Amino acid sequence: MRSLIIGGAGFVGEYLAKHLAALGQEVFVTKIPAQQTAPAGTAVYDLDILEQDRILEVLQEIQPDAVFHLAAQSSVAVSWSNPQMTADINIKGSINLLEVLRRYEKHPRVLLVGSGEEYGQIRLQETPVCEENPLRPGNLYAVTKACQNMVGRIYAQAYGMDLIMVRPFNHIGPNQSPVFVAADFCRQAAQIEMGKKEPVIRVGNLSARRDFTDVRDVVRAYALLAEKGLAGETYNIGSGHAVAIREILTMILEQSAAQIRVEVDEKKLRPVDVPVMEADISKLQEATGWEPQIRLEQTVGDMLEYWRGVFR
Ligand code: A2R
Repeated sequence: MRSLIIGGAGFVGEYLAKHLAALGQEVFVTKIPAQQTAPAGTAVYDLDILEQDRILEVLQEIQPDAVFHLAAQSSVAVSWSNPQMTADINIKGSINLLEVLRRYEKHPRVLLVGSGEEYGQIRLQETPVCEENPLRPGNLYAVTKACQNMVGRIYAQAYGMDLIMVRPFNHIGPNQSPVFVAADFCRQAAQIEMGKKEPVIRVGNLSARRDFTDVRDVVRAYALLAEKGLAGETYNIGSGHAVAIREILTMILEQSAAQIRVEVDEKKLRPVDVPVMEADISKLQEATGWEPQIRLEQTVGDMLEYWRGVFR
């Protein structure tokens, strides 16, 4: 089995590459030419998904049985500051990939990675949210991922392509960029422990409830869906239980040796926010039998340890 991870040098790509390799698969990853590092022990190809010709070259060289499309501008915050780039990479890039795959003589299974953010303004009575819920995206990043999902569905229907769409909710773990909330808090806590920062964690909206899953559980779901998912279908991936951001912060404070104060930073409050995002994961579970295995406390502990290593 030959698996290609497009956007494989990012946070999730590294975990997915490791997991697929552990399953005995041959793993190939792409990174954008400007990126310096990529997962160790895998074959690495340079690819900017805005270049269609290069996508075809890479496919022809690798001849994958499965393609995992992770390449994206993945930050909500950056989508506010740079909407054009976000739309180019997340929409145009995905259409480039699908167009090349449509004309490619082989028919690998393709997994398009979207986001739980696609649901946007979820009403309380719609929680936990299922795949058929209306999409009311509340930011540009979410719009691009909702668009990718709709485009994927069209390509699967119109051309009979073997595509699966996933909507992962918040996934966290060691090595995640601190533009994401849990990584940001852990980074600040580790800096404080090492005496490299005043003992204050600056936070945004702590009451928002989100569905957090360990990235190592998420990539297991990707691999299972690539094997067992139905073409043209969309699957939520999450723990199925929302927790308040405040609870994540409490777990961090409990596991940290330092005495830390918490202060609200106006700049960390997002222009649009949604009170509760919680995934209905019954479709994923029925298709694959997947269950999350890593407890949130464990994930937070591993993230803290990762950031201690960075500042040590
Ligand atoms: O932005 P960079 O330099 O870290 O590169 C990212 C890469 N990427 C691209 N790859 C090919 N062509 C492009 N034009 C392009 N622009 C960016 O995609 C990065 O290495 C990768 C995405 O990884 P992360 O930003 O670390 O996201 P993460 O957390 O691994 O999420 C993977 C997927 C994304 O589709 C998210 O939107 C979704 O899961 O939640």
